[in-house]
This record gives sequence, structure tokens and C-alpha cells, in this order.
Amino acid sequence: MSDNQQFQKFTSDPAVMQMIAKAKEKNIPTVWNRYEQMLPQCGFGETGLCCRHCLQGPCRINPFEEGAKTGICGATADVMVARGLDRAIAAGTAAHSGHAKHLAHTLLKMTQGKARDYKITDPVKLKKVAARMNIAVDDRKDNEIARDVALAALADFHEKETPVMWAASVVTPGRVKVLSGLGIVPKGIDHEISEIMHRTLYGVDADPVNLLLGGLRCSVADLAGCYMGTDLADILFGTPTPQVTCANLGTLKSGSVNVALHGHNPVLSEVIVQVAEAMQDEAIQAGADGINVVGICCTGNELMERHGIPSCTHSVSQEMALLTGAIDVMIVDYQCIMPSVASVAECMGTKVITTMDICKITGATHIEVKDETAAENAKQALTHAISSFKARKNRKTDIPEIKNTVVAGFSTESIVAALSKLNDKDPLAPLVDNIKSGNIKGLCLFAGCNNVKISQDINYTTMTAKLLKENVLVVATGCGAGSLMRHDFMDPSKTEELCGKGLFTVLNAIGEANGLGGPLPPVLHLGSCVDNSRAIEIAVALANYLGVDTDKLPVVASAPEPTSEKAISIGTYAVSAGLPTHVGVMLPITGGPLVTRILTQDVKELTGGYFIVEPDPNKAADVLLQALDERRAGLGLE
Ligand code: NFS
Ligand code: SF4
Repeated sequence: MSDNQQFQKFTSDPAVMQMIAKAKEKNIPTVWNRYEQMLPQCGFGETGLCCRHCLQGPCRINPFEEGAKTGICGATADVMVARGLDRAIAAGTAAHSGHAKHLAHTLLKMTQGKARDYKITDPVKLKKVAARMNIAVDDRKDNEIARDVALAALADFHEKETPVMWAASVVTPGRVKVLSGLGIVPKGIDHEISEIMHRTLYGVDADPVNLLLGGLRCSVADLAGCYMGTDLADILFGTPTPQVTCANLGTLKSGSVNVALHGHNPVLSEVIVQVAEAMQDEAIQAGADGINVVGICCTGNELMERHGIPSCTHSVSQEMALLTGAIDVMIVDYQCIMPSVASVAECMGTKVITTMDICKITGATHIEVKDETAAENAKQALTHAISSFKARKNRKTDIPEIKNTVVAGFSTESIVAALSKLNDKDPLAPLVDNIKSGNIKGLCLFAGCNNVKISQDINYTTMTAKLLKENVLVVATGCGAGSLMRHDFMDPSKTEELCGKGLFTVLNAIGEANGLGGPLPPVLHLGSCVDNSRAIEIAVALANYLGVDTDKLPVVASAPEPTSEKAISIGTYAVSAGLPTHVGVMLPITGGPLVTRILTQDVKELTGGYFIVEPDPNKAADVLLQALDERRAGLGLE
């Protein structure tokens, strides 16, 4: 068996396969080795039937055989799984909104003159967001408006009489009614997270239905956190416009100082990009061709959508970037950073630099980055990179020669601008007309991570290939976008080959009207995971245009390879927004029959959305196509 065949069970990215071979040869343990050591994984945990919420536990329920049917306190299987799911949603919400809160503080400090490395890059977006939040914009200075936006954002975190603004003002009016009717409009983002922790404590909520409603409410708070993250980042760093760039391990350059930025928040990475530009000469003096900044995971998406910075790799293959031997530093902020990167870096003679006080890793170097001193801190980190390059410049690197062309950076704003070239009075009309005519069957959002349990990217590529042929307009975020970009799904030269005729005609017409001399890419890159808000914004715009609610639209979502609790909270808010939502990994709820039934069926009566759990990507694509057909029929479309 050739190495490539042997490694297909781990990944379908040929560049990653080369690095897995290298890891094997050098005997460096990777995520896949550690996964194998973990097998067989515990069935109780897998089905959600293990509880450690109090010190009388752990309690385990065996649903099939003789044995305990409740925990020691009497918690049933459904209570256990509902509590577990709620906590996952709360964790995801805390992460997205923590990132948004960080941006809000940065914006506020900027308006106070305390964060001088930041500025308002997109005053148009600032005013758009302010108007949505009922903040006066006329005859006011940008700085004053920005201060009020930052304060409104921070006010959305604690419990108040009025609903969370970043939730209530971003959905359709009909959705506000549905959510209010169910009692699931959040009152404060942090309030909802803390309430989940309270109600899932030993001896509090023991009604699975009530627990799930709490989870749904927290998921709507997660939508708010994501949306706020996108809004504030666009204000500070610019709203994305299409960028031609590239992805995969071949974006590393052996003769340059390679700096990989990994994590999530553009507060850090944006400043590093600027400072790296200013330090190019210093790198050249050290014998390098310059500084080559690449992204990993969502920080990569944030930099790609705004500046066309190449993405190196994503999610489960993050260690592989270090295995090339070409990375001089990996600078991380928070979330989705496997602690193992520090040890792989050590094996490869390079460094990981942590930058946030909530995310330190043993073995990494810590340089605390503060809003007030961001550029100075960035310089310190990049100085490390240059000296690390000096030490490695005569060493051999193994950079796979694989680099995929990517057109990224589709925000709602840039999509509307592109459509306006077809109809400047009514930009959504061309899109809606093509949906009505069936040239576009509907929309599918691919979001989420890679998961070590699935051969990396295979679910994304299998499903997307099928949906595109059926004329589904595909948008993607996060490591889902990463996955598709590393397999040419964001390369406009592949649009004709990959898309059905109807979809190709539309993508080509938009591309031509915008002077691209060809079509848009087959899949539109909407950005990072917080930028799932952009998909919601598009769906809400379509719903408002058609005068229906989002649960009537031919729009579906899928996280075919989810890993993080953030993917669970996003999936849940897609369901709260009324979307059929696929997940390709078993959620730890299957031990609770009632909870499983509610989330996959009964919730449809409440929000219009529901979960589809289907590990087989071919079957999952069929189920999504069927869901789109049902939605079309509901709107009276063929
Ligand atoms: Ni989303 Fe982004 Fe990637 Fe998953 Fe992690 S980087 S926030 S959670 S692994 S997609
Ligand atoms: Fe067991 Fe109940 Fe304690 Fe959970 S909360 S560990 S089910 S006694």
C-alpha cells in the first residue's frame, strides 16, 4: 500500500498526507496517533450518558442492558443528555461572545484614545450597525458613534429589561415573534451562559424539555455574539471584499520568515500583519526574502477575507504546518489551538508564542498582547520570528508543493454590490428570480471544523460536489471554508466543471457583470466561524424580500465534520433560526431518546428548524436536497 493510500483514512488533503508521512518517519506523535490510542472510546460518553455534575458521580446509565436507569440523584437519561448539551452550547456561546466582547473593549478604548494601533476602517459599516441598534448617526462624529456602538455591545452582555439587541435586531420580525412566543429571546449574553450553568447544576432543572428550551435561548445569545463579532471586526478592520489568494501548505516559503497566525480574533492578527509589513527590511537584513504571514483556522479566514492573506491549513491538520519545518513562529490567541502544537514545535526546533492571558500553553513562549501596546507586542513576537529564521535558514524544509487558488471575502455587502451590477435598483432581485426559476435550487451553508474521527475534508467535498451539481448555491465559513478552499472549491476556473448548469449561469453572469471575465468561484467564502452571522444576514435579507420568515426559505446548513462546542452552539442557533441543520458526527445526545426525538423532529413545530444527524455524506446531501425541495414546494416553487 502506498503511503497516500495508507493515509487516506486520516485526510483527503494530499499536502497533509505528505506531512503525516514525515511525522511517521520522524516518530513525532500527531492527533491521529493520539486518537488511535484513545480507541475504543467510551460508549457512555459518546451517547451522553455519563454525568459528572456532582461529587457523588460519575454516574453512568446503560440504556440497553440491565443496570442503572437513572443517576444516583435520579436524573434520567434524557435529563443527563439535555444538561450536557446545554453546557456545550453555553461553552460555545462563551467563546464566540468572549471574542466579540474583546472587540467591543478594543473599539471602546480606541474611541478613548487608549488603543492607538486601532482605527475605524469602515465608517459605512459603523453607521449601518449603529442605525440597527437605534443609535443616532446624523451630524455625529464617527468616534462618538463608535463609542455608543461599543457601549451598546457591552450592555448586551448583562441581564436587562430589553432583549439582547444583537439578537432581536438581526432576525426577521416574524422570528422575533416566534422566539418571544417560546420564551427564548435572550436577555443578556453572559446572563444566558450563567443561567445554563445554574440550571444544569446538581439538583436544578430536571425537565428535558425545559432544559432544551434553555439551550435554544442560549443559542440565540450565541448568534448575537457571532453577529457582534462580525460587526465590530468589520468596523475596525474593514468589511470583506473579494480577494484572489491561495491556500494550503504550499503557501509557506522556505526562504522567508514564515509567521503562522492561529486562533480567532483579528484584534491580534491585524496588528501583526501591519507590523510585519513594517519589518520586512529587518527580515531581509537577516537574509530572508521577507516576512511571509499565513493564517491557520479562523484567524486565517479573518485575514484572508479582508487582506487576501493565504491560509496555510485548518483544524485537525494544524500540527502539519509545523512539520514542514518552515514555520519560524506560530503566534496564537485563543480557541481551537491544540496544546500539542507546543511539543511539535519543539521537535521541529521552532516556537509557539501565546498572547492572551486566558490561553497559555506549557512549552510555549508567552508575550502578552494588550490593546494599549499591541504594535509593540507584535514587534516583540516578530523579532522572535526573525531570530528563529536565522537559526533555521540553513536547515532543510519539507514544504509540499501544493497550493490552491482561492477567491475569498464575500460579505453580504460585497455580494449585494456584485448583484447590483445586474440590477442596481433592486440588487436582490436577480438572486431571488434565479431561485424562483430553479436556476438556483436553494442555499447551503457549510460551517464547522474537521474532526479526527473523519478522513479530513471528505464529508465537505463529497457533499459540496453533489449539492453544486444540483444547483445549490454553497457558502462556507470557518474550517469548512478552509476545507473547501484546499480542494479547489473556491477557484473560479473550476466553477463550470463543478456546478450544475443553472448555478453556473448565475455565477457566470455575476462574474461577467463585475468585470471578472469569468464566473464567481463555485463556493463563496463568507469568512470565519463568527461570520456565520453573514449567512444569517443573507437568509434574513432573502426572507424579508420575499415577505416570509427564515423557516420557509430553501436554505439549509451543515456542519459535516464538527469538533468544537462552538459548532454545537452554531448548529443550535441555525435550528433556532428555522433551518434544517445537518451534523456529520454523532452528538452526545443519542442516549436520550426523548431529547433525540425533540431535536430531530418535534422542534420543527416550534422553530421550523431541526437537526439531521447523518454520518454518511452521500445520504446527508440527499437529505438536504430533499429538505430544499420541501421548502421550495412550501413556497409554491417547482
Ligand atoms: Ni469554528 Fe474556528 Fe475551525 Fe471549528 Fe475551530 S477554527 S471558530 S470551531 S476548528 S471551524
Ligand atoms: Fe450522578 Fe446526579 Fe451527580 Fe450527575 S448530578 S453525577 S447524575 S448524582
